[in-house]
Amino acid sequence: MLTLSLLRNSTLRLLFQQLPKKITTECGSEKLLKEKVEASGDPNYIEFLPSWNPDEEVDLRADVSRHMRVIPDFVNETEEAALLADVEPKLKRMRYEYDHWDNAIEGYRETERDSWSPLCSEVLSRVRRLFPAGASLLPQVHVLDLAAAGHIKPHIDAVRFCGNTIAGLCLLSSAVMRLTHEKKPHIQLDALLERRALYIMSGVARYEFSHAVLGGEHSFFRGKRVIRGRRVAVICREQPDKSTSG
Ligand SMILES: O=C(O)CCC(=O)C(=O)O
Repeated sequence: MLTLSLLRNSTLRLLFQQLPKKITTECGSEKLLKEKVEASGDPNYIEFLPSWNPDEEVDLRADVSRHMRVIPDFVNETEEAALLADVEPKLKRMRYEYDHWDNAIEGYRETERDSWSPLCSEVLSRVRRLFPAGASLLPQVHVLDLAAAGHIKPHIDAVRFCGNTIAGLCLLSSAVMRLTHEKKPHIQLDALLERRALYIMSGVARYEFSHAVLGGEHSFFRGKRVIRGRRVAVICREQPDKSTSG
């Protein structure tokens, strides 16, 4: 916003027009690259585990890649700090739980939020624009705070609570999310969810694969350890499909 309003200033606009063509072209190609990564995710952040032979279920591999997109550096440090400032006061009053009713999550606290500071609202609008056209989203944004020692066990999301697409901003710590095919468990992929990344998960990735956020001791990506600290996920979800939500 600030950059935009600065560019509206005529002196600066003049300066911008005088920039060498090479620099403006590079800005243009950077923008194109950013748009491409936002549309299809960055494949460098997905690792198909060796147990999934590249010749097996070739179409599924392409399909799940389209439905599990990771966009690194989706928010900058200022935006991350603003999001945390909005959610911390409530979270800090809660205790981490280690006995979720269905035992799907260990070491977490969570809340929902529908009012945000202007900067956070702007970030969340950017997230919402990446949902399929016409998608209707739940007004409440889910905030899931996972302790450094916490983890989320493999699960498939219930269609009752949420529609086809979810998008999660990853704050404070990187983590590894593992997707495992429900019927063929050797078919697995890991997604590296770096601090400040956004992931968008839909379709087969949510309904044919379970997903889990690995605990620190199991967090490796392409053979390298991923240090897991406390992680806060800010998750936007599509409204459940009325025909399946009962
Ligand atoms: O923490 C996350 O990003 C994943 C949360 C999750 O597993 C879910 O919402 O089903």
